[in-house]
Parts: sequence; structure tokens; C-alpha cells
Amino acid sequence: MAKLMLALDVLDENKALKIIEEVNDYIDAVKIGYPLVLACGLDVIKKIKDICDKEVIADFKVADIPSTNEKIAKITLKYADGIIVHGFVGEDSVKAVKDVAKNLNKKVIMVTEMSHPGALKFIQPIAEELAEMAKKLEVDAIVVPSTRPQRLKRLKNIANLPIITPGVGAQGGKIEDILNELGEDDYVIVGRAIYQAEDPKNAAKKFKEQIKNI
Ligand code: FNU
Repeated sequence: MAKLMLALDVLDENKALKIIEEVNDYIDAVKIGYPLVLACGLDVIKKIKDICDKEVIADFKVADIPSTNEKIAKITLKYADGIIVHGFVGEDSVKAVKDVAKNLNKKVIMVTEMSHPGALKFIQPIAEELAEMAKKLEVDAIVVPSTRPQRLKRLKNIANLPIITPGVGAQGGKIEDILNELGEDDYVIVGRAIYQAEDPKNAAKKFKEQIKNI
């Protein structure tokens, strides 16, 4: 069974922690990003983990030169269990993060193709090369779009690595369209369709049940 990762892009700490409490039984991991961390600080990761004791991934899409990437990774991975990096900046930049993560026994997840329409112009044309690079660098997982199931399949096949896949729910992706591609090491990311739902707990339960039906 694949896993469910909540994208917790809310701007208020109390709200964030309340949602975690509500959906705790149905999620396997939490993804936080700039919205929550810029609003509340990195300490929010500790508070989330105190409530749910689940893996927290920092979606910072790190995309700088190696020495800056290294600094960002060192601070972030004091708190988070994994960090998302961009691959287009090159092997050396990704490797700098990987070296930090390896020392701390944490995860590095690399973006290949993004899920939004704008990704078609610049990122999609290089996404297959990025998937090859992810394989070569032996990162822990890649980000692939559930808004484009065929691309998800293609990139997963190339990298032969676990995937984490955003786009289900608010971006129009459907779990039933990607179910066949998902394995037990893969994560489906859902944000707004859970945290903006009238009943986040019930929404999370429904996504979890859909994933179970593989
Ligand atoms: P929801 N996200 C994404 N597409 O949506 N990290 C990508 O290609 C990517 C991401 C993140 O749409 C996005 O920032 F690389 O509300 C958000 O945190 O379900 C989450 O995935 C999707 O949230």
C-alpha cells in the first residue's frame, strides 16, 4: 500500500497543529514548506512531531550553489527527516545536500517534473535527464506529477526510485489514474483537498481508503 503525505501549507501554527491532530490516524507523513515555516519558524516541525510522531519532509526545493545548499541542508535537517531539492541546478548542488543528509541519516528527495501547467515549458523537456541524474546520485526519492499519470510512469521507470507525487485533489489529479503505478514505498501528496475541506479528518480518511484499494 502506498502512503499518504499531507502537504500542510497553512499559515497559522495553531491551525496547522489542529489539522495534524484531526488527520493523524490517516496520514503517514507530513510535508511542510515555505508558507508554514516562513509564518512560524522551523520549530513548528518539532511541534508537529510531538503530536503525530511521523516523518516530516521540508519542501524547500533547494536550488543554489553547493556551499549554500549545504548550509540550508544542515539547518533544515536538524529538524526535518528529509528535504526536497531541485535537480536542474546540477549534480554538484544535489550532492552537497546528499552528503549532509547521509551523515545525519536523513532523506533527500529530488524534483524531476513539476505538477503545474507552467512546468511544461522549461522543466518537462529536461525531466527525463533529471530522473536519470536522480538514479545516478542515488537520492532517496523523486517528485513526479500526478496531474500527468503517463509522465509519472515514465519518470518512475527511468529513475527506478520511490516517488512522492503531488497534484491529487486541488490540482485536478485523481488517485484512480495513478493507482496502478504506486508501490508501498511511494507517497501520494495531498494538501488543499484535506486541509481546506469542511471536515479534514473525513477527507484524509477517504484518500487513505482510496490508496488502500490498490
Ligand atoms: P495541493 N508541489 C506541487 N507540485 O504541488 N512540491 C510540484 O511539482 C512540487 C511540489 C507541492 O495542491 C506544493 O507546493 F514539486 O494543495 C504543495 O505543497 O494538494 C503540494 O505539493 C500540493 O498541494
